[in-house]
Amino acid sequence: MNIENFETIVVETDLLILGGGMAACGAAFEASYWAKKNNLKVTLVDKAAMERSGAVAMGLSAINLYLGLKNGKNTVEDYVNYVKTDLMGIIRDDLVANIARHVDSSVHLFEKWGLPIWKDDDGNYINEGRWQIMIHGESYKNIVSEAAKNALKELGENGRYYERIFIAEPIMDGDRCIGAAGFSVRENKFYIFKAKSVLDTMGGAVHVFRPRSVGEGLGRSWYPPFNSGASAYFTLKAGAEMTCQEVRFVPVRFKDSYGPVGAWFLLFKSKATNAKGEDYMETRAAELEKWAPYGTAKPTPANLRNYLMLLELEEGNGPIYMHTEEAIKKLVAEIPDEKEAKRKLKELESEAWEDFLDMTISQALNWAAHNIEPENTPSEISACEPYFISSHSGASGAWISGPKDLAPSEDYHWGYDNMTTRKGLFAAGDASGASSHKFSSGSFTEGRIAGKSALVFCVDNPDSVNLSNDKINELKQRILQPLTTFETHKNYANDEDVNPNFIKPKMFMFRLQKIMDEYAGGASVNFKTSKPLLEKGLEFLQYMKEDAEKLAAKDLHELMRAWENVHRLWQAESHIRTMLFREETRWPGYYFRTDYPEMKDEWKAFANCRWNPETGEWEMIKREIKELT
Ligand code: SFD
Ligand code: AMP
Repeated sequence: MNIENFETIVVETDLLILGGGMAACGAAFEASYWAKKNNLKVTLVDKAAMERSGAVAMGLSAINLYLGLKNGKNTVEDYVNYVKTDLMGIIRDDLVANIARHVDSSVHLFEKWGLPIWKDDDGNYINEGRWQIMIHGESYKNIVSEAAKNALKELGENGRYYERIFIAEPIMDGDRCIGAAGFSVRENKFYIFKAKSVLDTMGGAVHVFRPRSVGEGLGRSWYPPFNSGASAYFTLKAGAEMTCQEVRFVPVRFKDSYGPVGAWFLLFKSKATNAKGEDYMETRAAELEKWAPYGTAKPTPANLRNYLMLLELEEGNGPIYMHTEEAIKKLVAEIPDEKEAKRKLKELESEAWEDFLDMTISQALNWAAHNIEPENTPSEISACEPYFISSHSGASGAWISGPKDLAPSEDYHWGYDNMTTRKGLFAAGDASGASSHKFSSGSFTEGRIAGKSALVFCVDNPDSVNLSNDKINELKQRILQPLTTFETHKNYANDEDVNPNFIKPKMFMFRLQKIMDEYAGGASVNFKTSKPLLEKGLEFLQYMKEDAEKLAAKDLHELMRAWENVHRLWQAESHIRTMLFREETRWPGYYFRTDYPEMKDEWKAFANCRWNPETGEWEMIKREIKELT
């Protein structure tokens, strides 16, 4: 493809929202309200179609963050303490509390917009666990994105959304972010978005580590393949400080199709055992004491639940089974009336299937293909490969300014809620770090907080931003370079995928995944790593950085793939550097440092990092944890 044929389109806006997921929809909804009052423009850009983009694409079966503050059962403080335990002490209380105190209203909006929430006979939401409520959520994302689009449409000419535009790079003017550059994945169009403030909500990252799925299953993973590290790349390249880049998430899921386990553990009260039928949460309870106070708290942190399971596998005690059949039998046995018990059995069977059909359809197909009847047959569960998702039980993302009334000091609050350490650049959802367990509802809520705050930044900074044509041309040449590289060298070899002058994105991704898996503690080495391994991995990543200059794309789709892998590479590098920096093991079950096998008091701290755009060097920063409770 000849890049001379690419049209350059320059879009000017006040607030630019990058991504169209849960946080972006929250931001669009909230910012539109304030934009109308201030006659400001809001523009949203998604690489996919908002109806089915991001982590909620397939739908969800639960909303994992709802406090029910009105019912008086839970407090914000309870929630902060729960999240703190689950993340082994490493969270920003101010950020978690800010989301928790506002989240219920977002859930009420979802219901108003048409999301069916499970209710009991008295009309109360049905809880899955203490913080989670059950939904019929197959169309969750459609419902939320429709509301976001409607809010933007209300602004008329001032509200715009662009779909199928891939954002590749931030645009900076010194230490201020003034926009983003990208391209259409369908047409020969290069896009420059100029903005007074920019909100990064492009999700987390998958396929940085080698996936367990191979061959025909390749691409199947727990985390959605659409999110490939764009958020972390964007803030890193802008020179913003990042936090918790070492905290990857390794979910336990139904094996091979990645169906959720939450409903089984919490709603159906199911148990998982090794092949001998031993409940490892009981037989290995003594191990948890090593990780006190978090290990001995309830509920047991997610990484430690994983860890006990991994110890079983290491000793050859697999497969690990989720005993759906025992859980269902127990629930039915509680009902004395035979007819009612039969009805309950049918209801539970249907709920079991719906849990998957609402959010992980392939798991239902897997059950059908393997003759699994959940009421009669246990199912294998397994630890996935690692992902970067700060909104679930991970924490990696940008270091952002907290709310004025809660933030304890200046390194936690420097002006606008959710602004990164770069002026005008905001982050929310999976893009902001150290505020785990926000999930779908909390990400939407944090998007609302960040959207409003980023709009205030526009009101306070009303002057237009400047961007020269030279800079636009430089960005265009650089971002479209993989097309030029392919065009220049494609005739050198018969096979378009193998050529000494370039590397195709798929090959590049395989190489990255192999390095991360083997050196940075992937699934194939049982999530273990050490200084020598990490240093070797880092050395290999430097060669990959050199090779990234030779990425080649034959079409727009491959151009997107090329940039996705550049984004992953930066996510990978910040991950390895931060694991090296934190000289302890804090989250066994996510990763284990064999050279530092214990948790240390001196590391009850944030491990932050920053890539310095002026020097091209990485800076590692240790920050104090300041607790509110
Ligand atoms: O239980 C670019 N999550 C669950 N949350 C719940 O509340 N309940 C559940 O049941 C959940 N389950 C679950 C969850 C996540 C996943 C992956 C699975 C199951 C399989 C968590 C939530 O889904 C999650 O917290 C939020 O979705 C996070 O919101 P946000 O906005 O941070 O991310 P997003 O929704 O994935 O959206 C990202 C957007 O960015 C776009 N994008 N756009 C332009 N240019 C680029 N380069 C881009 N790169 C990405 C994407 O297209 C998308 O629009 S349970 O099983 O855990
Ligand atoms: P999951 O399906 O694993 O994503 O879990 C959904 C929700 O349930 C999340 O809030 C998890 O933290 C929580 N959860 C899952 N399994 C357990 C468990 N065994 N104990 C406590 N909480 C759990």
